[in-house]
Amino acid sequence: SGKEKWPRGDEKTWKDGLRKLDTDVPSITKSFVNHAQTSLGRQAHNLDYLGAYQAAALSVRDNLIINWNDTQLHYTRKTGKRAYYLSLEFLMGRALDNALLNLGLKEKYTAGIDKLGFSLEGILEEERDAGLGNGGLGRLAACYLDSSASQELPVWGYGLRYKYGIFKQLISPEGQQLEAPDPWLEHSNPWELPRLDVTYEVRFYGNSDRFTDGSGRAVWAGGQEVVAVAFDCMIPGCDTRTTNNLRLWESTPKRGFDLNSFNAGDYVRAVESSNSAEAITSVLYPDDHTTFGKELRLKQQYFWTAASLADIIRRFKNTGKSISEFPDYVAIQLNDTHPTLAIPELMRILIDEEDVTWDAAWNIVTNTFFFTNHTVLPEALEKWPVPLMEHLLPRHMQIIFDINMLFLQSVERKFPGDRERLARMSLIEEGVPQNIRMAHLACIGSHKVNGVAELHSELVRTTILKDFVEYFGISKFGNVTNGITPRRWLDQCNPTLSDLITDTLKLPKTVWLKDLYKLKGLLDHVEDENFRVEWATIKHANKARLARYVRANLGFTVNKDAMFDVQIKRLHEYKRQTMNILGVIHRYLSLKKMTAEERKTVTPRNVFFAGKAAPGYYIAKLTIRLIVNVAHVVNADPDTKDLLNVFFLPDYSVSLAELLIPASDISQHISTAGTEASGTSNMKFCLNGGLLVGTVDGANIEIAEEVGEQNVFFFGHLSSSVEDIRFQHIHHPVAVEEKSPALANVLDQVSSGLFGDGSIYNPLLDTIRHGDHYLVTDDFDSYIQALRLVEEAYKDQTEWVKKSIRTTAKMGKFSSDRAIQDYAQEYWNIESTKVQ
Ligand code: B1H
Repeated sequence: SGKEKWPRGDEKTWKDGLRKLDTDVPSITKSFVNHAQTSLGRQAHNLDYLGAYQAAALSVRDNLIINWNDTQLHYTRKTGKRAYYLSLEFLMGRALDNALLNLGLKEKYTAGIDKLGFSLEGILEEERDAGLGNGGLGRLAACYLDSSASQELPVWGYGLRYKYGIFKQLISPEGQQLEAPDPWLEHSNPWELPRLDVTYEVRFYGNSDRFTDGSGRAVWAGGQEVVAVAFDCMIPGCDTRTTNNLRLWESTPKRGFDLNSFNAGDYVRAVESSNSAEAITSVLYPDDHTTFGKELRLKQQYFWTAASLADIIRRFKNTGKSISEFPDYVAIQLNDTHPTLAIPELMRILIDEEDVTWDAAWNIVTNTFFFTNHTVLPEALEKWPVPLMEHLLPRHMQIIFDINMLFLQSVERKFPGDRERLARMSLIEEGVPQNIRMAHLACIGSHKVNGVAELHSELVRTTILKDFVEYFGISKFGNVTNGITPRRWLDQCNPTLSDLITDTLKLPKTVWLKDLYKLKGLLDHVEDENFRVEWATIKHANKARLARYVRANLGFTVNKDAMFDVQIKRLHEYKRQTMNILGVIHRYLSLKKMTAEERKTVTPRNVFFAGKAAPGYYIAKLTIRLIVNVAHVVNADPDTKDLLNVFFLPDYSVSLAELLIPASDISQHISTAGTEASGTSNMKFCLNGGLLVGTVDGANIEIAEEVGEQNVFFFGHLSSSVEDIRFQHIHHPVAVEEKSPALANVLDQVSSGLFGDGSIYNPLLDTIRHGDHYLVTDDFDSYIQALRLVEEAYKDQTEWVKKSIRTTAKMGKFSSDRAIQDYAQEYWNIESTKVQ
């Protein structure tokens, strides 16, 4: 009842029984041994490294749970406004090192574990990445969780507990990408707390019957019901007790499922389409930037938004407040359009279950939701066929039609007689079948909309949502430039640089890690030669660390004294890995033509690639194949192997990024201008003192604004001219030989078999020869020129190291702490609150 005496029984006995935070080495070793003994049923004589990892993780988890419990109790008592981040992806990576650093217990654990005969470093390597995301969008969500907790903001994440995360990438000797499942939960997951008591039923299919009383209400019944079960993951903040929650849902069958839930017709249909409940959260869809209209994906989206909203509403109702106050206590961020069904779902709950009128419900909805767009690429804009929606979610389809009708009536009042405008703005795209435009629904159902970097937000305002800006006014359309957490992306992945910065700034580590603008203090040391030597020594050690990894895992020898040139991201035509490898070939051909004397002046370069291609993305897979086969030839050629090496590192992941990023001298962010919404690895490289070669796109632009254009190697056409160039490609095509003889020569060499059977690559080369949608031909010469400038600049190591230091020093803006505070203040209207 909530009015019972608390605690039950004797208070002192309760207090004495509480597990306390570890603060010293003896309590850490004791907890470790206890967990080995009773949680794992192991003993000193049969504990291997995997067991030791589990014991350490369980012991650290105890600390997290203590803080997490107190944080949640604090939020409940305070009953202020909270924010919820709905994301289909959370690309968390490993948790142990991050938890130790954020708790400030890493040194003590190192000592304790050493005493027990293990090395913490070895234990950390046992952990599997939580790979519940495709790339930047999912990793951004993970960085935002870290920053929310570190900034002591009351934010929860909601997502799905996929049984299989992003696939494991294998590369065959011929360079083919093969996909294997990622059974990341195989050895159980110490970082989650199953909440078998927190469950919600979620309905699919069935029928929706409207009342005839004019109330607009309806009854949705029949069909199939599945149960969502909560799994909670603790998100520790840095140097604070605040430990937030990431709640992931697992789908399970409802008991009595086959006996009660179906009428005869539905039963057969459900069985035919193999609608097992477990299937819903079985696998992360591995395609980024394409939508397929798959029923299971729509089921995932509804299952997750319905369970999350039900949970949020239950928590809100527990405060005893009236439903009309909902937006004063709840803000919900939609991470791209994937959770857009939350909009009609909240309408359904308010109207059909809470007896709220349509207008009042719409008012609540449009003050609760916020929408972030992450791409303007047309193939990535989500659309769902009306017949599929009608079948799977009949009530939601009715609500979407009603929202659309009222909205278009209002547009008609504002722009009378403009039929084309109505057609453009409609939630429904005409065609066979009709499609629902999810970005339009997310936009009109949200209080504010934002893009993820200045240029991208401007493109959102002037292209895909132009009509909506004209209708709603500009103030609804903002920008929050993405950020990255400096805890994982500097302190954790580059501990020696972190220590040097701490010593140099003469500040406690947590101070600058939580106020990244403090890095500008490094500028005072640019002219200090000793400091520069230390800076360069650390970069070199990180290159050696990567070289050891490559040697141990792939068997290749890496020259650690060469320049390290890195491009690591999802494989996509718009990201232009193809241009990079064609540039490598160009370089190879130039080296081959040089005399031995000339070669002596060349700076040796290692070019690293890593990234996954969507399993059905044929052209992206061909690019991987070309990279691998170029590597075979170039790395084996005695004329060039000391000057140019190419590596494709398989199975890119958060943990591999943590190894690659600190080792980079230069990294490539070379998307066709206007296509990469932001990019976030660009920020990670710069934070670790790597320089950028890139196009004038996404966050590259803002990075250059911060660090100065003299420290970034820009090239290529600007986004403002891309459309015209594409028009020319179609209407006045010019042969590659005319635009770029250098590129034409490279293409010919590939075709003629320099890297194995040339015909294999024709479909890839043809994307450039014909149409060239991503402007490789137009940008190639300036790209090669930019790489030449990089090489020149690198020869002057003193100047290079100065650039490197200045770059790190100017990265304050790109902390995700800044970004999350932007959301908290300009969007959600929530405040920081300290857990006592
Ligand atoms: C980004 C996606 C994305 N933009 C669809 N869009 C997906 C779209 O599974 N899907 O259907 C998955 C992902 N991801 C990236 O977001 C942008 O390309 C980056 O430029 C940006 O930095 C990142 C974070 O905002």
